[in-house]
Amino acid sequence: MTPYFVTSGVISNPNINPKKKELKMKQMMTVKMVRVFLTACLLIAATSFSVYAAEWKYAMGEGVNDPQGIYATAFKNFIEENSRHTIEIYPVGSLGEEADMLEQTKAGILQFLGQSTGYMGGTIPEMDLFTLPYVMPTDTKQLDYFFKNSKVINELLPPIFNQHGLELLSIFPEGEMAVTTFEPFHSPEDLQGKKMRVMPGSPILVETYKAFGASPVPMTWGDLIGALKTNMVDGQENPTVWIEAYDLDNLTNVLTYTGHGHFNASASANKAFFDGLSDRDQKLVRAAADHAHKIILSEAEKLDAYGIGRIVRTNPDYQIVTLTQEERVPFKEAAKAVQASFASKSASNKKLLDQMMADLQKAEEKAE
Ligand code: 6CS
Repeated sequence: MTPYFVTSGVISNPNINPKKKELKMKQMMTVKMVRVFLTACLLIAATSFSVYAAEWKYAMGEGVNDPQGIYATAFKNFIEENSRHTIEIYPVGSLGEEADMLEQTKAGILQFLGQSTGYMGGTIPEMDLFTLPYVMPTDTKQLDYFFKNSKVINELLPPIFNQHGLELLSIFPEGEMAVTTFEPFHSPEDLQGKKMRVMPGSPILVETYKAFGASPVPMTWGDLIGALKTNMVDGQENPTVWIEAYDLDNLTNVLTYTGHGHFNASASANKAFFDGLSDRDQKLVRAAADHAHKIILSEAEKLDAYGIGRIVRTNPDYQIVTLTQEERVPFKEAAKAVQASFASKSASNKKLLDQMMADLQKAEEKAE
């Protein structure tokens, strides 16, 4: 078929110089080729933008109805309502133990990870900051301000996560740590020789319970129920919303508030995956994390009351003890050595602990 410009009158005009004729033809050909190329680019861009739909994997250390599940579901809904991407959530147990998930995310097998901070200190030493005894407040308003404004979380930890192949998205609270045991305790002497289960990824939790007089036993969540049933351990610590949800109050006899800690969780992405996203998708992921962060912080203010309320209602004979300020003194004294030990492990740990104390001071001043 003869190209249309050949019949447009230029080629067939006898008064035009052949050289000029050839140049004109080439110019017209170039314009045509450029138009075709640009149209093709626009079509590709348009279709890739509208039909690019990825399936991302999000694994977490809890179930969909637990705090990490509330965060993950809010994150998933935001992503799916604002893009063609989909998120598959894998609750704890579906892809193995919580301890396995951090490595799977670092390896890029998972795109997103919800992880309890008590499982991270062995891999990212600075994360043991969140398990230190008698550092985190128990006041929900101070916690809310801290988790929204903390320089530790918003400025110091992101580059540390990057060094470990992760992109930090959020850290949030799940409730005050409560200690459940078979027998009451009011002093470190009462805990002498007691085998206390601690989350398996935290050297600081081991140091803490040694300092409290007990014999710490690092153990994954999957092994804890059986260990309590067979008296392999004498007690454990968790927030009340978890204790109630997983029936730990019916596997022990006493719940004790020591005021020594708070359970926290993180959300992160595989860094290579995140860096490889378009600017648009990176902004989408950050916006989804901010959205989920707001939702879980709002929920977190109610979790402790909800947890202990259900325990008291469903298990009225369960013994609840709150250590007095006087009873807490020896535990707080013992905690000072653990805090010093954490800071002495590296300059980075010390910098983070100093900043954490400044952040918490500000939270105490600013919390309404
Ligand atoms: O004690 C644990 O290991 C579990 N506790 C909570 C509150 N979340 C997940 C974690 O694996």
